Amino acid sequence: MKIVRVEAIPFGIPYAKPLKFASGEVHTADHVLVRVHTDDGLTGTAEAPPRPYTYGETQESVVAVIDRIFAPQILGLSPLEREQVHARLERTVGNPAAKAAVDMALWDLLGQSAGLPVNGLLGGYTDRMRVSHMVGFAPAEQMVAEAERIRDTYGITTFKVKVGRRPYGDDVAACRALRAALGPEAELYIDGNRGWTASDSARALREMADLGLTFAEELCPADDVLGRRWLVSQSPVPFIADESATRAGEVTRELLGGSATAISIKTARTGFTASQRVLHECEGLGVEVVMGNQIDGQIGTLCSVAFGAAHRSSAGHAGELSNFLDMTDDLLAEPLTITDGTLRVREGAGLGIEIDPDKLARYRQDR
Ligand code: MUC
Ligand code: MG
Repeated sequence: MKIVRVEAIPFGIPYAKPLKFASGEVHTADHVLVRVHTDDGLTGTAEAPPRPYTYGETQESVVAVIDRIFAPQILGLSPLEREQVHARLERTVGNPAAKAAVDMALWDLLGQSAGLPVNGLLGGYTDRMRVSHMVGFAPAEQMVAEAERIRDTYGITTFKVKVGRRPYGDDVAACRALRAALGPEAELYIDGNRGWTASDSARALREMADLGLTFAEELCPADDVLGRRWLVSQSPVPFIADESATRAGEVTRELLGGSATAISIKTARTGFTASQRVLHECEGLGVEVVMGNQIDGQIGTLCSVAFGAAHRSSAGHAGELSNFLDMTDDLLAEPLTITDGTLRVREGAGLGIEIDPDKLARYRQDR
């Protein structure tokens, strides 16, 4: 089985409800569909969601790096030679979403070729995850209305609340309103996307001490090294590194340096191969992980749940798997459904991704 062709297809699907957070906002899913074809007629599929404000990638840069650098480097290799593939991709720094999509498409091929689900190949711990929904910036009453709608419609009871606005009091008020409306049974945690200073963050955490938050994520920049350590040392809950710990080496640096005490794993940026490295590192160090969301579409979400459900430690917390609900449409022939607050892995060989050709024709931007 040899790789004979790699496609990087840009597509754009508008959001019905844009997501706003401290480091940016998303109005259209300007993603890239990645397809890796083999000489025995199989096609592995994944999706790259570029996040310029987090990693510097754009839709154009993802297409360019795959077309011009990655595809020529891996043509002729077998999907079984993943370490070779990664050695070649790693000659280029950065470009995490592009690399991750290639990696996941190769795992999809492995699964299809073996007639086995990727979830099982990765670990097969369970076939489903509880879902955590991300609530973006809006006036407090709109954030509450959204959380209640998501709870009532999909049975989701875990919410990651975007904070990091200034003045921070708006965010504290929104978290307080969410706790009051959702009651003690809801699980709430916060993500600042580096919007606050360390002192803002410490004050906000003290003011929210009675809200029973389970985690705090990236409240201030990790580059404010001493301020961040000072904050993490006094955080009453595990402090999640997301965009500051995107690779195994960065995870080591942030954890051992005292800048984080938990890790967000996003298959959109570390695929399956490097996500497993990060996950095993966290298990070895005794640090909790949460499956994060790079504002993935349904293809990316299917990848994320396949990985998250495959391992005991990543299946332990609700995974962020619901951003696709805010999109007006998607590319999957059979859309994902969240029921009783749970998303299931798709059955069948590989990742179970089947693209609707009419939808792809409608949303692709290269023709
Ligand atoms: C998150 O957890 O930060 C926002 C930007 C991004 O890359 O991911 C999202 C969610
Ligand atoms: Mg985050």
